[in-house]
Amino acid sequence: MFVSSSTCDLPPYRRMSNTANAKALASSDSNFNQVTISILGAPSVGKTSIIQQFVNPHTFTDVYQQTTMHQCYYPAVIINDHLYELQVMDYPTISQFPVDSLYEWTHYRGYRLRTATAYILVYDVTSEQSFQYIHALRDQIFSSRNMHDVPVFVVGNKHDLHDERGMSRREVITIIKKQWKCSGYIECSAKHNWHIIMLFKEIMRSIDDHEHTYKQTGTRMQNVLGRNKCVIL
Ligand SMILES: Nc1nc2c(ncn2[C@@H]2O[C@H](COP(=O)(O)OP(=O)(O)OP(=O)(O)O)[C@@H](O)[C@H]2O)c(=O)[nH]1
Ligand SMILES: [Mg+2]
Repeated sequence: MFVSSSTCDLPPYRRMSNTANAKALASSDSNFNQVTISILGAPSVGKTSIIQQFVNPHTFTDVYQQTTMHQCYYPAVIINDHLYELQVMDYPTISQFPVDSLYEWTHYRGYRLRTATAYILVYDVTSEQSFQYIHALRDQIFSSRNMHDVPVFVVGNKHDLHDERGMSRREVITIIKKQWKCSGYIECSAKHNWHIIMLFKEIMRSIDDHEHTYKQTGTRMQNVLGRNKCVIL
């Protein structure tokens, strides 16, 4: 996976893995995909720190600075030789997920909450309350928009403080697996930059799978229609 980052523009690409190369970039450049990843969670769980560690590693600070305005970061990523321009959205805490487009327009203009390609729901492993927050949010998201093919990852941040954890990892996984229909669960530590890349790799893999399964199916369908034949897809 390659990544480059900016809060306003697309800067030069930076290498993140050895799977991609300049050739891949050049060949996929004309056909890149834009995806929006919304990162949500209770106050102070580490949303901004996670994004910062992804787009601008080793900038972690223990000083807490509350996010007061939504902000978009624009890393560019290559996964499986496909180029993606990401819009990674960081927000101040939202009181509820917008139930419809009108609510989003009036309360959260520019947040792209209802149209996000994927969601990362972050909680702090030492705070059960922060887990309850994403639980409520998850329910609101699933009841407010079509979630077909929309990956949702749950992230337990501050793993470095796991001695102080509230719910056990097993308890959390059971709830997420049995009740939540989420794509994955990852524990990370923004402080130690641990599992941050893995988190974005997993979510991009999931997005890439959806994008290309859909596109391949669409192409197969066009071929079928074009040739006026019927095949079982
Ligand atoms: N120990 C530890 N502290 C962390 C970690 N991630 C973030 N923090 C600290 O937690 C506090 C909040 O981090 P932020 O990234 O600002 O959290 P946030 O979710 O963006 O907060 P809001 O913008 O207010 O919603 C800061 O003091 C960070 O230094 C982590 O992995 N481990
Ligand atoms: Mg923040």
